[in-house]
Amino acid sequence: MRKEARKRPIPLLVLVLSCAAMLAGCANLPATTLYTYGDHATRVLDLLTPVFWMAVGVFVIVQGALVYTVIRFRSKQASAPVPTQIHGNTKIEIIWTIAPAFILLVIAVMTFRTQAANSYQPPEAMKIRAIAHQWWFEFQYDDGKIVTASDLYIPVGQSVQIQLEAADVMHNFWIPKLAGKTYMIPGKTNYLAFKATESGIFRAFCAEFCGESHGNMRFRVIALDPAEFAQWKTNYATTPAATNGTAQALGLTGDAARGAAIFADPKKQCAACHIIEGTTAKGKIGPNLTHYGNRLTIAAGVLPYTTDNLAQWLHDPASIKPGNLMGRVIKKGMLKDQEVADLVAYLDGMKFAVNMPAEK
Ligand code: HEC
Ligand SMILES: [Cu+2]
Repeated sequence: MRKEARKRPIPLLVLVLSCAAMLAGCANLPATTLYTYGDHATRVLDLLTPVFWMAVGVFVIVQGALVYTVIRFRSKQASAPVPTQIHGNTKIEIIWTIAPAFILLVIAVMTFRTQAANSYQPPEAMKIRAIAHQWWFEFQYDDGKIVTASDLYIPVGQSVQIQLEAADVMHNFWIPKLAGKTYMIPGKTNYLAFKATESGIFRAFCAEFCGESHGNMRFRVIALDPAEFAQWKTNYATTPAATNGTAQALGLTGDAARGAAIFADPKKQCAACHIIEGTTAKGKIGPNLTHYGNRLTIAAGVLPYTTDNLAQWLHDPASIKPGNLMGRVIKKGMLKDQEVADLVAYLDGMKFAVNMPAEK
């Protein structure tokens, strides 16, 4: 037996690799819940940590007893007689019924306390509306005066209350380092309140299977110092693109001016699905593209925001994000290279400076 085991290094390799993978899970990766920068996620972590150590304690006691028994009472000769058979031990059975019941009661009390704290909605919280679409998130501030997608700007050190809705199917709102998962359900509004304790850019995800591109439905949370956040809001509302995104109002020439015309052209259909403030583009099917040049990613986190990637998206959206609604209408080759370049110049030109914090 023993010799054979030595000939097979694979179980050992699997053990080493799984331990390495487990330890890697403890690193401060972009989507970990073990390093938190928000009160909601921290309360969940403060529940997870003691429950984990209780589970480790149970594991060590049970496995320790098992291993001890196996070694201590193993038969020493091949022909050993069958040992005395016993059945039941009332004292031990009472102990191992009451002890787990007690542990579960402790966990239940801790869980209810965390739930109560995390579902509390501070009345002073800043209200933001989040609407999930297949497959991107829309964010509205100030009763819809500011509408963005995929980048959620919030102030640091101040509670925000997200009003969660869904436009089509069930989705789920999850910012691992800031706030735990909450369902977004068509026809039912949920509320999630949390506070970022540090500035930073945080990864966020849809956490409920919602169709073909569910895995491509992400967003970023940008937590800014309160003064910078206020500045962002002011700039958003007053920078020309937000009030009038037409070529004339923006003083555009060349590529960008042609891009504005293509975007507004009913034959190209962009304006039927997208809004750009102050223009004839009033479509509500796709993301609002006002100040599009400020985005951190393209199409809900599928590609990092660069002008090259934007061009790639416009050439053939379906090949980049399977199933997405734009790709069903804008097919590969429908826009000529020059038209794509013009649209990129127009969309990328609508932006204002933001002092971006580091990714956490
Ligand atoms: C049938 C409706 C429809 C049409 C027509 C359409 N789009 Fe879209 N567009 C969408 C949807 C929906 C998305 C979001 C896709 C996703 O992320 O799942 C999108 C995404 C985008 C994005 C990326 C948005 C983001 O948040 O990163 C850009 C840029 C864009 N469209 C530009 C255009 C341009 C330019 C045209 C015209 C050539 C156009 N769209 C035509 C529906 C449409
Ligand atoms: Cu989703």
